[in-house]
Amino acid sequence: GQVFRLEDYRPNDYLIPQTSLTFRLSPEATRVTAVLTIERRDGVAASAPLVLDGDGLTLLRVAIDGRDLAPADFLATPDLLTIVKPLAASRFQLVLETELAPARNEALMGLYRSSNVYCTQCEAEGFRRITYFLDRPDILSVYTVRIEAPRHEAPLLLSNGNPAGSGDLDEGWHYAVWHDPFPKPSYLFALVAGALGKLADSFTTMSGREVELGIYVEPGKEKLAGYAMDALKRSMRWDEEAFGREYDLDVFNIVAVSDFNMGAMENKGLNIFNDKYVLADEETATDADFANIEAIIAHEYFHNWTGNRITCRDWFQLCLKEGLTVFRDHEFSADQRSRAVKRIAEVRTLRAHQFPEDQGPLAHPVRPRRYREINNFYTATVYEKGSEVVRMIRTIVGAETFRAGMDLYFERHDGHAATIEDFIKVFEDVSGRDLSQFSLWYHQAGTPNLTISSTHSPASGEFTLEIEQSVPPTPSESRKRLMHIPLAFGLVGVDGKPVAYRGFEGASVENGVIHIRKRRHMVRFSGVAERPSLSLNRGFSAPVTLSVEQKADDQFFLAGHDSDAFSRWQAFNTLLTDALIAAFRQILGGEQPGFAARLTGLAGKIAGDETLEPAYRALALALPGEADIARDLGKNIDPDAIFEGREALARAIAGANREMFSELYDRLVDTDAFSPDAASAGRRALRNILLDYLSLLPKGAALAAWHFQSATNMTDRAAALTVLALRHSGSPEAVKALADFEAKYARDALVMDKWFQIQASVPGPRTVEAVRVLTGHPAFSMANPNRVRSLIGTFASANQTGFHRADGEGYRFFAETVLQVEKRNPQVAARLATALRSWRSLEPGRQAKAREALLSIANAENLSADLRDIVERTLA
Ligand code: DPP
Ligand code: ZN
Repeated sequence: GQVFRLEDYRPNDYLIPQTSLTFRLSPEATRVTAVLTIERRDGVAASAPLVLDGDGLTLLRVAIDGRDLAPADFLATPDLLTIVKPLAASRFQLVLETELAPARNEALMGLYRSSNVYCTQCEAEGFRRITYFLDRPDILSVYTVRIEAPRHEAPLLLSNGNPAGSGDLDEGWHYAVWHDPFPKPSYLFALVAGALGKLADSFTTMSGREVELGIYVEPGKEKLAGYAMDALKRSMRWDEEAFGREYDLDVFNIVAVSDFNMGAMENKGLNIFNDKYVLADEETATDADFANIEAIIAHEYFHNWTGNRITCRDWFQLCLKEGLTVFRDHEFSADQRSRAVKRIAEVRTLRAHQFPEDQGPLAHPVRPRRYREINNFYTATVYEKGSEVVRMIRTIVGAETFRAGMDLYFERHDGHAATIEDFIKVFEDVSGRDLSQFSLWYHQAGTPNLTISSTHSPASGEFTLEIEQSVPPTPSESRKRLMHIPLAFGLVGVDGKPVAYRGFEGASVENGVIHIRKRRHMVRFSGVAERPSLSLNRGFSAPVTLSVEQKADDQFFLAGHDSDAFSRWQAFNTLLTDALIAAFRQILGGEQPGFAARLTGLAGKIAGDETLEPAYRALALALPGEADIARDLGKNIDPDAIFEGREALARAIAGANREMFSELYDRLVDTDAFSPDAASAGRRALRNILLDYLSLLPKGAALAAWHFQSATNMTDRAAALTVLALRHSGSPEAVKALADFEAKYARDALVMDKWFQIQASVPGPRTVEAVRVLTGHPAFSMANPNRVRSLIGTFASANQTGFHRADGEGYRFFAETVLQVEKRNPQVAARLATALRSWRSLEPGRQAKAREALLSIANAENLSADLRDIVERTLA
């Protein structure tokens, strides 16, 4: 396949200042008429051909300024339209007519049908499946869209911008016109037509303008959009308060559809959502679902400024809008909920998804320099690490200067397609700092490591830190340059208070942050009488790994006393990780794993510490996942041994704290009416993780079955079902609960996704067969991305012992299924295929079998560019 390179970027010879589209909708033969105002750039020769992108298009007509082109004047293939005729005028009108079959579009890119609703998805390169166009983000155009459809089939006709007319046509058809005054790239185009229910509301902006809000859902489900609407209004207010950003159109619409490749899409004025991230009530959604809805509604809304008003010059700059917008939605959620809890959850996610990506064959810089298929770069690195990089900029320049930099960014680049260089420059300009070394975070892949040791001399009162940075090699980047790493730290005294120091020499230390720029640093603090405990990477100030020689005593002390909540959680999590790694080695050595009473006791202390938020306690009690342990081990992974060690630790913690856990579990019963707020969710989370531990004790299955039956909301019900299915697989209690759940929710596809997910997560060698059988379940469909991700995706990326079955059966099933999905939807298949990205860290037997499975995909005929790209990079 073709490789696209950042250094090859150059502006196109032509611009498209205006785009007018008319859709005559029909499932098998939709007619699209595009009238494009084309402008040749100054200085470009009239002989320069106009080359437009297409993807599988059928061209019916092409005309310039009202005259059909002669066959010799153009060259049309399904994927390209070249106008070769010299274009005398520097500005002209190009008319294109194409015909599409939305009902047969199973790739869910371009115009397609989802449950009889017409909808679109154009990011990154879906617009070229609608009409020929300069389908690249630096071509900004003002759109006018006219939609025609039979009124009874599609009473609702939506597009971007503001409504600009509607009316009746012959034979029961009608039309609507939409005009979006803000020039935008084609990837932000959207159209929706169908019969949908509406939840309406309004919002008054900071300058007093009234905006009509609409959330459109399957008729009858309007009530399920209430939480999303509330989240939308809070997002609109927050962006005004935190960033001074006001909404700019008269209407803001969100449409929920059931077939969607991504989570949601930020089309100007018309966001289209995967219905999973809109529909919720206590009966059908978990607290995690509510939190996701809030975050994704906010994320897409925030794109209106970071992505839409200021867009990307080219797709290499994807992190310019995604990393920044993730940062903004993280800050929003932190303000709406608990900042500390939010930060811990973010870091867990980053480590679970981005670290393995950065440490494996698919590693790439936050701003990649090359790609073959841009759809494969909507990654944890671009999004989550991209957000961490923005956070580090704020840490370095300070919150106030950061806000000034953002103000300057909006002022300087509004209405333009910008680059990462533009973004960094505003912070250099407002802070007067040189961020050139820092900008390596965008350009260099790999997770930096810091090796840190400390010494204390009571005699001289000196506390000395020795720090060494290294960045491991990643594909096509064997030599790395030294990074600027802002490392927040604290010296904690025996009373838990910060230890004062008189001064320091060595690296620069500013406001509790050590700025590491060289390979080695020594920082010597003077006036430190007693040896402090060292709290490192507070608040996770930098996305790095640490190798620290630290006494267990210090970790225990910090886990109980660090004033930085993140680092306090981290200290306990490190103790758990160390114990799990030791257990893994003991199991491989044929020993029974043992755990220190001090560790299991600390788990109990944290659980019962009423000074800590319940949500924090729940997060602390959640043991590092099997994949986390695998990542920390790095090589020669035997998932069965990891599982065994983790189970043993869970049983040890449960056994050591049974009375306390049981008493606390009883006390946490919620008798109030359901509320999805963070505090209530935190209490449920704590009670549900206690259930998980208690279920390991005698009568555990009965307790979980009771929890399941008495649950009054989906959070508790799904938690109990998970415990039954995973901890008591095959027990009568588990079998009954799964059957009850299925009977109750058989007709609710989103709830059935949980049922698929839970069964796909059951550890052990039998799950692959169960999953295979479930692919034939009436609620399952290979054509729906949510179903595929729930069943197949969960099995492949969240079931370590099931997927990595020693005989390779999990991999074989996986390869087969990926190829099946690919026939319909290459994008979803390619995403699924990343589940094997860490195959080289497996023990040799599994490694060989994983490789065979990857090769069987690579050798399949007619592989899509999407899947070929992932599989070839994974094998390289
Ligand atoms: N819709 C996806 C997101 O918001 C891609 N832009 O991240
Ligand atoms: Zn986004």
